[in-house]
Amino acid sequence: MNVSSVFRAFHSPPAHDDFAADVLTGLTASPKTVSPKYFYDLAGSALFERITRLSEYYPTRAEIGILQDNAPAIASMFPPSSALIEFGSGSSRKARILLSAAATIGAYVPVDISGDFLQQDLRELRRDLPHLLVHPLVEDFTRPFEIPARLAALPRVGFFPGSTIGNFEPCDAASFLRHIGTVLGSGALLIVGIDLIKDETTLNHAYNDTEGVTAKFNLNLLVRINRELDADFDLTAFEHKAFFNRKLHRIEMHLVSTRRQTVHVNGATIEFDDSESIHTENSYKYTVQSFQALARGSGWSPMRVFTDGLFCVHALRMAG
Ligand code: SAH
Ligand code: AVI
Repeated sequence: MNVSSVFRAFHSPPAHDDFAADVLTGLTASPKTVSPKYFYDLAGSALFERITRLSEYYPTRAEIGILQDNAPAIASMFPPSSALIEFGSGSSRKARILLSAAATIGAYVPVDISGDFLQQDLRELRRDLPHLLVHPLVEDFTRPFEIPARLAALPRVGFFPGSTIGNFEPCDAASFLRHIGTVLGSGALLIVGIDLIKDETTLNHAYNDTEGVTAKFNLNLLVRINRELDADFDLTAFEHKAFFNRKLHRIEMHLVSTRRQTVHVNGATIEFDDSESIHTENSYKYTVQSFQALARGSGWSPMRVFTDGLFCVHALRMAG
């Protein structure tokens, strides 16, 4: 993958064919799976925003606290006039902390697959920071994309908060870090947020909130498949299940069929046994050291780490 690869403009067409093909491949596999990147339609992004404000979901609060406490130290590592490129920007709430602390940022490039939500959010950002050059990209960040030509000369700082990298299998996380290294170039800085391994109760509560918002977020995947892929999932016949898998250091999220049933998706027939699950997400947790080892193996040198014991923010530098 290299930087001369395809650049798609802001309004790239929705990848409907990919969605249909990926969902059918996942639902006909054993065990059944659907990629967590498909959670994020407009409703899914709004539900994720609600999750970030739940008392049980500590990662967002913790990371915002770390960024606020250490913003000057983080900003002091940014080269002058740098372009801040955020992978999976969501509401851009965390980027705003860095944008306020680093007067040296010349441009902000939020990259997100959830196009409608990105547009909505940027209207507010542009109103609040009218002088900032903002160039959003609606992209699947795992695919090749190029930084816009008018920003090509600026030094690049990557920002990948939220522990979104935890939603990758560790080997895919390593490949993705290498891919980010190619997009950002040698000598680039990457600020990445990672959720830490901790007691199981705290972890399990974070993904099983009492208001049921995480359950809604998980089930919204079926709502989206029904709407976009002409499917007939009965939402009352699937249950949210989330638990910490101690051996693999990951939270697993599933949608479990409460009975034997048949579902139609895009003309295909999918059979479910009673209690059969669709595995919808893994959220891997790391130690400071295990993440640094992963980063080193992908060509990044750990420079600094900021932590509150629950969550950590790493500053990494690409060799060269
Ligand atoms: N950075 C924000 C949002 C994290 S939620 C925060 O820290 O709170 C994960 C975000 O990544 C969502 O906005 C989702 O739309 C986006 N995302 C997930 N997979 C993606 C992919 N493959 N390509 C681009 N964006 C993706
Ligand atoms: C975006 N991602 C890191 C969140 C997580 O914690 O894995 C998504 C999420 N899933 C359930 N709650 C939040």
